Amino acid sequence: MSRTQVVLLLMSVCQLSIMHGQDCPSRQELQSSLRQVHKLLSAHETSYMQSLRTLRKKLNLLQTSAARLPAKPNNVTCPKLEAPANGKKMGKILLPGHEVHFLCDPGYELVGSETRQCKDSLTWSGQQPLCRDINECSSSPCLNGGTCENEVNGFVCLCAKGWAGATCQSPLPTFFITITNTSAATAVGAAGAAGASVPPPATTSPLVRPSHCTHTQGTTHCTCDPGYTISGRDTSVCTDIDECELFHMGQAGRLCLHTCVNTAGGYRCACPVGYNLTRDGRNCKDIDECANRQHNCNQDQLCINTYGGFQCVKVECPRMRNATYVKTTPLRCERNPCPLDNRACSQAPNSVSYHYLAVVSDLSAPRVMFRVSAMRMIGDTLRFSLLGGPRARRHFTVQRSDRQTGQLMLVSPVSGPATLEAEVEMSELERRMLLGRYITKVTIFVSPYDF
Ligand SMILES: [Ca+2]
Ligand SMILES: [Ca+2]
Repeated sequence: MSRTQVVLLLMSVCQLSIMHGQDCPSRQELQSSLRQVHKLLSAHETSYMQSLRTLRKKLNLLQTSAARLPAKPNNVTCPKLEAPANGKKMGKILLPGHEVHFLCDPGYELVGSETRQCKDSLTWSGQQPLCRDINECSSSPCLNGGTCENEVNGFVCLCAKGWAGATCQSPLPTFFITITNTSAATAVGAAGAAGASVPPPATTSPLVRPSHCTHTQGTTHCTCDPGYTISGRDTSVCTDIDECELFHMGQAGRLCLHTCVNTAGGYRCACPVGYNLTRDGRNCKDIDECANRQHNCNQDQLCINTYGGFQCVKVECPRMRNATYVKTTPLRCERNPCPLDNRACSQAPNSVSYHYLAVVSDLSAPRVMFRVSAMRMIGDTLRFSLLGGPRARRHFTVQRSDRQTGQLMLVSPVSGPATLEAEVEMSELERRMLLGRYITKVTIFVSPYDF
């Protein structure tokens, strides 16, 4: 309050006294009052100046500490995470509350955390995952003394003598083993070495060779190079054994898993496009184009390895009129929260998951293809059902395997190439009230061959 204001106030007090029929204060009284007001004002002024000085000090302190702060604050993100070897990392935002997901390449299993979240403390939840090669040999798949060699996404059986087939399940005829033990390469070498001492062959065909004859005590004994035999009466000529023709028999004893090619003095097996011949020379092994980066899928697509090929798939979240979805992992979409009292939205599936399987043609059936389990249960009942009408029912059925698990069964063998689709719904209820619906869409790629 300024001095002018105080004087005006005193004058107003005098006017007010006159209005109420009282006398104005005497000059002495007025001067005494004015002195008191002066004192009061001086006290206020001192205190005011004191406050101002304190405020200025505080301001200066703040300015000094502000000058000491770094130009731009750092460390507001979690540290960068690396993708595991033989796997991928999905998610790039390193801010608190965001998640990063990890996936392993086919043939590898994830050990550690599938999902890690950036915490407010700017550290990651969980542990850095590893992609461990699945050891397919651990179940001892090679029969009859075969040796199993673990490979990425598969295994190879090196069969003991006398056995053949992917798991060494097929016996070979014993007399056959004795003639095929010498490979075509060594047979050709032997012929070259013998060429100088034997008469020239009657024909230039590599399928015909002269025999090796010895004369003792009036009898002639003729033998052939491995893979050749004397046919007809002319013992001087050996012809190639067509092993493919000779052993053209059923599954149990077949020489080659796919195609047999007869060669001079031997034979070789061949595989269709998309397969490599295995080290035993008889079986065909799928090429994993996804792992070998031999695919042409674009960045929006996932590469799914199949027997004899690969598929590029694009996972798109469902589009519905009443509900919207967001992709929470590369293979899963979750419903966004529904507005209150929007019944149509709350009855839409809570999540839709996508799974891709590759199988060979003519798998024996019935057979479990896929299991769906509830991770945690809130309600009192889980129901599993197959969606998709009669077309899906032709190949599949859904059964419960335990209280919290349903399984998709293949009911009849399917000849490839074919692509089958099935949708399994798991619904959770509490006293018959629907709590949630979870859909799993399974796509099965069936190879053109039974391998
Ligand atoms: Ca041959
Ligand atoms: Ca493949």
